[in-house]
Amino acid sequence: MRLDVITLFPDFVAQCAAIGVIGRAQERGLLALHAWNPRDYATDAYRRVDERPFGGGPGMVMLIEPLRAALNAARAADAKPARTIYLSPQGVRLDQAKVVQLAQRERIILLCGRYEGVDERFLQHEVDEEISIGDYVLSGGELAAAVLIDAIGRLQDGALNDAQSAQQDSFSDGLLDCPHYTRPEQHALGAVPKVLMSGDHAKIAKWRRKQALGRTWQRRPDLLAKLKLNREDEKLLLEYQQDTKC
Ligand code: 9WO
Repeated sequence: MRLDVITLFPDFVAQCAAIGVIGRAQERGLLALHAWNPRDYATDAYRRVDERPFGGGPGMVMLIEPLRAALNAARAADAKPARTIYLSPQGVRLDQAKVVQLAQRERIILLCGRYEGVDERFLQHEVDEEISIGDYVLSGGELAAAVLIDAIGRLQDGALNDAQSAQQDSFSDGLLDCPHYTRPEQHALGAVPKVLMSGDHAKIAKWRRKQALGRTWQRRPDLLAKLKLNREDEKLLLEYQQDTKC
């Protein structure tokens, strides 16, 4: 997959994607990341990329032309058609289902705003989709783009090892993760649940499923409400609810 990022801070975005699973995905050729700086496409002597807003008020708005030139350069760098996404609090909220959908595309261009935002005419004519990673305001779109790159990058075939891929399956069913434990078995902070030391893999799988269901019920009832549980899951959740009552 090819990702192009339009940003005034290309080094920051590249650094965010240089480490861990995403860094390795790039080394393996599963993910190609390219950054384009609108400032490099500013035509005036001061390399201006922003101007004061019409109508007055505080702050600055990103100019259409440097953005358009950077976007055109990004588009022209590869023959494959690209979807252009603007990261902003006004966008549709990102979730894992959307991440899975985007990860299947061959090419995406991410547009990062700064200041008070981008001239609305540019958004209307050049942007296909506006995405928000959550209901809060950042100082620019770069961190949101890094979130999207990370979430999409790790889903590319071969990016995760087998263990991580299996783990992925257990999250993409819409439930929160189960708790994890490692050595020591006995610690001042508590003991490891006995079932995990039993060696009974079927029993362990059932316990983990029950924990995932129970924690989703307790912490994210909104996620649970979206699911249709089968009889076995219903039974496990009921057990968890009865366990937590006493
Ligand atoms: C600035 C501002 C100042 C006063 C009152 C409201 C305000 N909103 C903004 C604003 O939205 N600034 C943006 C900064 C302009 C576009 C890029 N910026 C941004 C993107 N901040 N937060 C995001 C973002 C992107 C995706 N998901 C969550 C937040």
